[in-house]
Amino acid sequence: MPIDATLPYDDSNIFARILRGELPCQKVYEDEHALAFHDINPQAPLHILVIPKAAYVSWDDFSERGSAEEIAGFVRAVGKVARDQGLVAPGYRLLANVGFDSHQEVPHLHVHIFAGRPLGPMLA
Ligand code: DGP
Repeated sequence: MPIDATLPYDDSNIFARILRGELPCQKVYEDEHALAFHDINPQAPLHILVIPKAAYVSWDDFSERGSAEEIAGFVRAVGKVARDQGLVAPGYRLLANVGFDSHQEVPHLHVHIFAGRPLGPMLA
């Protein structure tokens, strides 16, 4: 079910539980600001999720409340994951869903990295 991104952060969400170590993930990268892991339901040959360690519902929440250090750290982590996976030359796609119409399902900000095949033109 898509979520309402205007609601307050709910720390029972699945990514909060992964961050607390209560649920497993296939970790790709971790630093003080971000955790990256494989999506459980991949939509491309490589489908990684990058999430901030701090509690933000969505890109909207993060861009409004996140500190400059958190935002810079998170953006750098997304870029590093893609570089470390060798994705810059072949190319990759980033996506962050926000709220109901985008079909955001997990109410903790996540950036999708899709790669591993030609992804075609962007579909709205
Ligand atoms: P979105 O629709 O943008 O909220 O995408 C949520 C993504 O999260 C979706 O591609 C599937 C993935 N996902 C949901 N639950 C889990 C989980 O428990 N583990 C992992 N690794 N991914 C999950």
